[in-house]
Amino acid sequence: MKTYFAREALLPGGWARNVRIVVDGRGDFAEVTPDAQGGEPLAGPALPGMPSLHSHAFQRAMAGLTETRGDLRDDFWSWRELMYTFVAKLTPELAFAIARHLYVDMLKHGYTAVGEFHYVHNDIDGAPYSPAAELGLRHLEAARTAGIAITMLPSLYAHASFGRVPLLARQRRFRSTPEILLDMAGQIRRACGADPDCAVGVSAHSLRAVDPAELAELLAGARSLGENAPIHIHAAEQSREVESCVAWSGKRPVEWLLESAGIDRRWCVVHATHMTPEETRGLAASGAVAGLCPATEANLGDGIFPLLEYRAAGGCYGIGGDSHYSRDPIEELRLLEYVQRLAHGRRNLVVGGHSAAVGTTLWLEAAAGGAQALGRRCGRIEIGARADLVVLDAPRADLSRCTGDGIANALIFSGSTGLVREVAVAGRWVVRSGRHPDEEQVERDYAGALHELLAA
Ligand code: NGQ
Ligand code: ZN
Repeated sequence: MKTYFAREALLPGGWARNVRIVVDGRGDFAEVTPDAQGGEPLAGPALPGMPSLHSHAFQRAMAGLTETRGDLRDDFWSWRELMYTFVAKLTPELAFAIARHLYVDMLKHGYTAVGEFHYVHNDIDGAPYSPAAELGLRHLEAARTAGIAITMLPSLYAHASFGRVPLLARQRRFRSTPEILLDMAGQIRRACGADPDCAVGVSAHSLRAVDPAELAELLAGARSLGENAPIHIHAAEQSREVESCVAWSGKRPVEWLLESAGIDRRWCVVHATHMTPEETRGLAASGAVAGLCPATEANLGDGIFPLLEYRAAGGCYGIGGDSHYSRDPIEELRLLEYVQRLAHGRRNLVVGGHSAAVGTTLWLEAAAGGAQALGRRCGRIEIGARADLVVLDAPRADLSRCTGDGIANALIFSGSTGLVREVAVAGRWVVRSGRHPDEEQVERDYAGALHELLAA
């Protein structure tokens, strides 16, 4: 048992003062009492750790490398060709070094859990690794050594497009079948053992990449991972995908999923950018989480998620780093609100529920949605949840005069960086005074990995 005292803490119902927080030996919150006394004082205001519900760790190493115009009309699809050349060189050692560096960086910014949407399964020539889940296992190991909680989401990728179009040569590393994928998920699950901070779900890469029978087989098999194992899918990120889906089925991707896939609370629909008002209401009502990745969606020119309509219909959402153009939840949340302001010509849009403050609302909603999407008891400072904590640097000028909602607003909108000081995952302090104990080594390994990748 460890007892802490927070002058200010963001609880599920909003900010509270003088909060005594007890963490038990398993890493759960055992007591959360406002207006109390006693305990080791935390260095500043405490917030629940933020889950990143969507990650392709290897894409971190491409950040900054695709910002020079190549095609006359660069877009998502020309970016994807660059990504394919990049992924062709990835080895298990490089994947590990990149992922570990990424996870340490994420921890330092206040992410405490990650959903790794993992679809690069095979060796460079397309042959399976032995064990088949080799690359997935490297990500699990990277998360464990970094100290971040992880939900592995091995991804079924069987076709290049709607109507069972065969995979392209440059997609051979992604190839699997429902049976192979479920077997890999089982291997990863066994490697997790009884570790409560590792979990396994499944994903279908997209409706482009799986046919209805394969999706059904995947969903049936996923039950062996647990009744509530998370299920993720990319959908409606780009309008070309929507058009191809309509040409194939007469339905739009989210519409198809709502009608034919039995979407419910276990699901995370990643992006869901292009939806009609009916789809927006339908997704909200399904109980699924919308996986929003603001920095990546902006970088790739995806479009604008109908967040106001979706929230008005009661929809849940969380945030993901995706291609990791940002490793900072504060930056992602700020962008999420700003894009809505730009689109609507108004201010202070994501509010309600527990607070009229945008900062508080964004943090609480994204933490809760992320937790649901990762199937992890986290995202809230509450008895029984995993003790994932972000502690801010109270003396910093932008925070020093703030209380309650003002803290979250300053955190997200003051424009100051480095306000996160301590981070705990399941009660273990992985970031202290803004530092991760392995950060120098991890940085050196990452630099070496980049050197090797770019020289190849
Ligand atoms: C991915 N990534 O699978 O890595 C996708 C793009 C695709 C992002 N949208 C590729 N960040 O959808 O085919
Ligand atoms: Zn993605």
